[in-house]
Amino acid sequence: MPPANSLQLPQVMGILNVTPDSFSDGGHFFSIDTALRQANLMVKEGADIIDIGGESTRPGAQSVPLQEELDRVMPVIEKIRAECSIKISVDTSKAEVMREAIAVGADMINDIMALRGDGSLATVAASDKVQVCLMHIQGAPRTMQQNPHYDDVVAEIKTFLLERVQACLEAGMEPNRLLIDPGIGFGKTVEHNLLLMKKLSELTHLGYQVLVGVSRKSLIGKILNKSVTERKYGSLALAVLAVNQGAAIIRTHDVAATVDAIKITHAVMQ
Ligand code: 8Y4
Repeated sequence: MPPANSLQLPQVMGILNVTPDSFSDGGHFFSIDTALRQANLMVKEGADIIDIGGESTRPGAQSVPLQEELDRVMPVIEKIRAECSIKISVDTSKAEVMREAIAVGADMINDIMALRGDGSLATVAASDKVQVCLMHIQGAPRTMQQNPHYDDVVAEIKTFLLERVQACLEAGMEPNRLLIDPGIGFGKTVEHNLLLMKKLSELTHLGYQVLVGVSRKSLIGKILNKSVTERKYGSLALAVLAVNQGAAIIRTHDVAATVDAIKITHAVMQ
C-alpha cells in the first residue's frame, strides 16, 4: 500500500508487434530476433510492461489463424520471460493464446474484446494472478470505423466497461486484477476520442486502474495532418492529459519519451 499522501507513478506499457507487416522478411526467425531486440530496448528505456501482439488490430486488418498467432507470440513471450522479470502483457482475443501465454508466465491479458470471446473469461478467471485489461470497442476491427455512433459516448463506454467488470467479478476475479480502457480509436470519430480524453477522469473515478492507448493514433494524424511516424509529440500531449486525470498505464510505441513526460507530470501532481 502506498502512503496516503503519495500518488502511484503511472506505468509505461511498450508496444511489441510480432506481425509480418512489422518485418520486411516475414520469416519467423528474423521476426523473433527483431522482437527480442526491440523488447530489450524498451526495457532499457524504462518500460514497466511489454505488450506483445501477434494480430494486427488496426482498422480494416484481417484476422489471424490460431496456430499462426501462437507461432508469432509464444517464442517471444518465452524468451523475454527467460531473460528478464519485466511484466509481460499479451494482446490477444483468443482463449487458447491466453491459456498458453499464462502457462509460460505472462502477467497480463490485453483483450480488445474485453473477454467476450469463446472461453476467454473462464480461461482468465481460472488463473489466480494474471491481470486483464478490458477495452471498449464499438463493432469489430474490420468495420469499426465505418460509421461510429453514440448518443452519449462517455456514458455508453462507462456502462459497457462496468458490465464487463461485473462479468469478471461474477467469474470470481478480484477487482485489483481488472483494468479498464476506453479504447481510443476503436469505433470512434475524432470528436468521440477528444471527448473521451477530456472526460477521462469519469473513468478513473470508477475505482479501477485505467489504461490508455493513444500512441500514434489517427486522431493525432487528423488534427496535425501528420503521418504515423510524425505523431510522437501529439501522442505525448495525450499521454500527459491521461496521466493528469489519473490514468495508471500508458500504452506507447515511444517508451523513452513517454517515461520522461509521465515522470514530470507525476512530479507536478504529487
Ligand atoms: C500506428 C500504429 C497507429 C498502431 C495506430 C496504431 C489499444 C490496444 C491497440 C488501446 C489497449 C494501435 C492492442 C491500435 N490499441 N490495447 N491495442 N488499448 N488496451 N493503432 O488503446 O496501436 S492497437
